[in-house]
Amino acid sequence: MEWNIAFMGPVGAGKTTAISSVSDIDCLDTEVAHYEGSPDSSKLTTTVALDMGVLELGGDDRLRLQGAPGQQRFDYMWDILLAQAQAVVILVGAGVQAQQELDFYLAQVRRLTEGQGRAVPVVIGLTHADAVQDSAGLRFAGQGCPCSQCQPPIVPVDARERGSVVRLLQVVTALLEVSVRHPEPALHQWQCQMAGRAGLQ
Ligand SMILES: Nc1nc2c(ncn2[C@@H]2O[C@H](COP(=O)(O)OP(=O)(O)OP(=O)(O)O)[C@@H](O)[C@H]2O)c(=O)[nH]1
Ligand SMILES: [Mg+2]
Repeated sequence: MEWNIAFMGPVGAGKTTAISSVSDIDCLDTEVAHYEGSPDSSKLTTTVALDMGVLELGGDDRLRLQGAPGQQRFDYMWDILLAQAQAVVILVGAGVQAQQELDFYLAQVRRLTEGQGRAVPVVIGLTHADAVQDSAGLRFAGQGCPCSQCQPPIVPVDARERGSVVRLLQVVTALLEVSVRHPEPALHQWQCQMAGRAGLQ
């Protein structure tokens, strides 16, 4: 079986890097030179359509990893990728903008998936934590999520490290398993309860 996982998030969060780090095949990417201001002066390219990688799980099972462009002018791709996704990873870089960016992308995922008449499990990956000087950016008090009642799990991740991205995807597959076994309201109740027990909300 194959599951499509959409990676969303702002420019430079690490979507292309994460998919490339973990993919078992050579990734398809659609990188072009960065014409708009990049938050990272060493980041020279940006995604204009999508990234595509595959993580083999064994047997006939695999995750198809699809990265969205961070730039809002390519947001038509968000709708296309979310329509195919069984789960969503939102990557945001730790820093002073993190909360604002998270709230924006959570709202986008909720709006677009509700527009498609469904809800999907969401996991938040917090990147760049090693590079942040201002720890205020790490104080996540996330508000809102695709079901508007629960807070998706937040997983620290270094998109450059395969093992780190695998751990993030283990959380995603755990939520996918629950979503396959249970109807969506039960999934959301479970997410909500687990987040509450973990002190995330
Ligand atoms: N220090 C640090 N750098 C990271 C981390 N994760 C990713 N990076 C770097 O941050 C940059 C991320 O670039 P991309 O993967 O192209 O970002 P993207 O989210 O695909 O951006 P767009 O396609 O432009 O929306 C790369 O230079 C990575 O090497 C991290 O946890 N720490
Ligand atoms: Mg990219």
